[in-house]
Amino acid sequence: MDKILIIGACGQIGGELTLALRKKYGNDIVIASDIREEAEILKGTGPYVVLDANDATATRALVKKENIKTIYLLAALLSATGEKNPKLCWDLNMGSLRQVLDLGVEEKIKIFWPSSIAVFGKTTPRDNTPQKTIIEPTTMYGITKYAGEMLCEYYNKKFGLDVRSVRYPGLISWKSEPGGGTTDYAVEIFYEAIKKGEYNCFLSENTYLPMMYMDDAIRATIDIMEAPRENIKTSMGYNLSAISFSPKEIAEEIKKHILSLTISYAPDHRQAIADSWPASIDDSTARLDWGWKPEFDLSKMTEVMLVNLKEKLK
Ligand code: AKB
Repeated sequence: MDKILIIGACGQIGGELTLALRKKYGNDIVIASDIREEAEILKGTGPYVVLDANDATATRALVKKENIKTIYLLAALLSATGEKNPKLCWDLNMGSLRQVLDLGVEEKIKIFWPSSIAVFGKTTPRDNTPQKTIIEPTTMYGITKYAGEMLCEYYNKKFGLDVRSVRYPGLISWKSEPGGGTTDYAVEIFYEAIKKGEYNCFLSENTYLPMMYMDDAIRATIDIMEAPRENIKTSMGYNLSAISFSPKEIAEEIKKHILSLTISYAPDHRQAIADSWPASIDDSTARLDWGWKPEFDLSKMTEVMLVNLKEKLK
């Protein structure tokens, strides 16, 4: 079988995606890479290479040496970190995509590249945001994601490159922690609820955002890559939806298991980012084109998160 390369394998999605792909296709088929030292979750599970996502020469050499035919490019700076360092956000998010797309054309590689609900902005309809709508992002992260989607579409139309993408909502997992995002509170609250029984949220209580349990996100990623090519009608990101909740609502759900949980609110700079994003997403196009359907709702996700995190934090 042709080999698969994961770039950014030590991040929130990368680690779990690498493990899922190794389980499906075999450990040696999936080469994990990141600029960092190998993450704990990956150790002993398969090949690992230190690779800078912006280093076109090193990536090309690796692709040729290993005969890689599929790349999942997950390296990125997220929304909150991106606002602190917009230049690095642009350079990493766009530089890595551009070099991988060029390599994809040269070596006939199938590519997955993640977009985000961050493509949407204040002028976008906030509820049930459609696949095609006004897209005017106001964060550098959102700008890179929208520019990246258009670049993917351009490479597909111009060069016939098979590049596929989804617009991830906030992702929630007990195995891997997020870093630098605006939706990170939805993971933090579980850790703090178990460790301290209290959580001070950086978003206000009624801030609704689209969210998803990681297992659904991994399944969506593998499903879109395995879908017959004719079913993929766009190389722009497909809207994906699973759950939509506010900090108050998730706290109420956790309280069903941890009765003593208290939550306070101290909105910071991330509130403005959250306010520019949709509250819920219409993902009917993904459902129609390649059969996407989420499995986790708020109560199922909360239960799985608490059971597993309690064990992990023992
Ligand atoms: C973030 O909060 O920046 C990310 C995202 C929604 O893409 N989780």
